[in-house]
Amino acid sequence: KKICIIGLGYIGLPTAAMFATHGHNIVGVDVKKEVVDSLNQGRIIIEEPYLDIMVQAAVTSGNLRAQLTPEEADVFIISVPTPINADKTADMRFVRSATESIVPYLREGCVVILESTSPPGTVEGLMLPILKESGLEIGTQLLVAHSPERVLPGKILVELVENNRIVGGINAASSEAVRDLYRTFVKGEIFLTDATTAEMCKLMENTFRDVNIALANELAKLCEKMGINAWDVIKYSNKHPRVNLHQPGPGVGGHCLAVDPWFIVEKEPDLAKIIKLSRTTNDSMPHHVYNRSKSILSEVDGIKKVIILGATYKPNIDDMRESPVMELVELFEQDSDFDVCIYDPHIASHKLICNDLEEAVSGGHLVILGVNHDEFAKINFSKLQPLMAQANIFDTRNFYDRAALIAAGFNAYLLGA
Ligand code: SAJ
Repeated sequence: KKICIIGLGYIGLPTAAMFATHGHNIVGVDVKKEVVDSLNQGRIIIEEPYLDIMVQAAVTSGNLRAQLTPEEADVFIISVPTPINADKTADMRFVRSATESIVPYLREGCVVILESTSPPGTVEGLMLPILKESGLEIGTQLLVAHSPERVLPGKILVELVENNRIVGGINAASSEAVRDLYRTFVKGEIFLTDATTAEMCKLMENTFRDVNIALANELAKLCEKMGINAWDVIKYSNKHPRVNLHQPGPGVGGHCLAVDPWFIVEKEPDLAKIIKLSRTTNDSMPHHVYNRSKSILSEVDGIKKVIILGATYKPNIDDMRESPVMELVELFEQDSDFDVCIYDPHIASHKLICNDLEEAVSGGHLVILGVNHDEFAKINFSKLQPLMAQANIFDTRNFYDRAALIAAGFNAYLLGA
């Protein structure tokens, strides 16, 4: 089949490469010229394991090319961003303009698939009225479905193939056609439903995780107040066969968990109470860590130097989008009592980055573990201790063995204890 994929980001690009290496003819479309140019040279500008090799193979085979505008195809896949507005509603401009851009190229028998995460009702309410302008009869001459991506950044290529997939068509014929298409590379099960149900499934998956993390963060605050250890509570409670408490932390980041629940809240603000409160709870965590750090250092006179270990939104990646640790950094930056620097081997450049750990901690008063990158397990704290003005460490991930930190001469503090 000839497939036109609109939006060559974290989802569109791997999907394009996957279809291309499975024998389909792919035209990738992106509004950014640098994305188009680099792809045509077989290069990519995002970091994702093995994606570069796959894209290069696809481009070399002649099955994948990119351009700035769509053209005629059998299938159109829309995988453009759905960012969040300042008022916590979804910004649907890109889905709207992508849908409009394909209308001139639609002909009888075409299939249109929305992959972007969208508020419930987007296919029916936003896309169908635009697609009708093609003059085709929707559901017979033009098939339409939502098939949300559910892959984990860092494991995209594996999860694209292995994860189960949901296809929500506007009718059975649409669902079946889209299922048959994804079967080319999906090894997981493919479940068929309607478009709005599929939209809600995607949002609820991430909301489920966000709400459970909020519960863990609330537990962390409760345990700090009660003088017990939340990580022990989690460890022992999770021995129960039906309990799976999540991990507390300095907040929830990324472009999915911190965003998607709002797409449900925007539809029914009076009903989505737990969802909204969970978002607020998770958003409060950078402040919580900041306040606790201030109380740890309340006895120190003058400017206090804080060193943040890890500032990406999760471990072992370079993605800083919506990172709660960056919010924490900003709180320190705005406070004239503090000097703050970041040590993070995954971040290439930032004004507060210090590439040498010993230099970073020199004269410091508090090290905060923000993200548990693998590299941080190897840090020799006994060597750092004498360099600091006051050897305090605040672990927000329960990553370090507390006794070892104390043996290295640190005052060790733990989020949730
Ligand atoms: N986090 C916690 N405690 C936990 C688990 C995670 O604080 O117990 C934090 C992380 O530190 C991070 C944030 O949550 O800041 C999000 O990380 P994540 O690994 O949970 O998820 P994402 O955002 O990288 O990917 C999610 C995945 N969704 C689910 O697992 C339900 C992925 O499958 C989706 O495809 C992706 O969102 C997406 O694109 O929607």
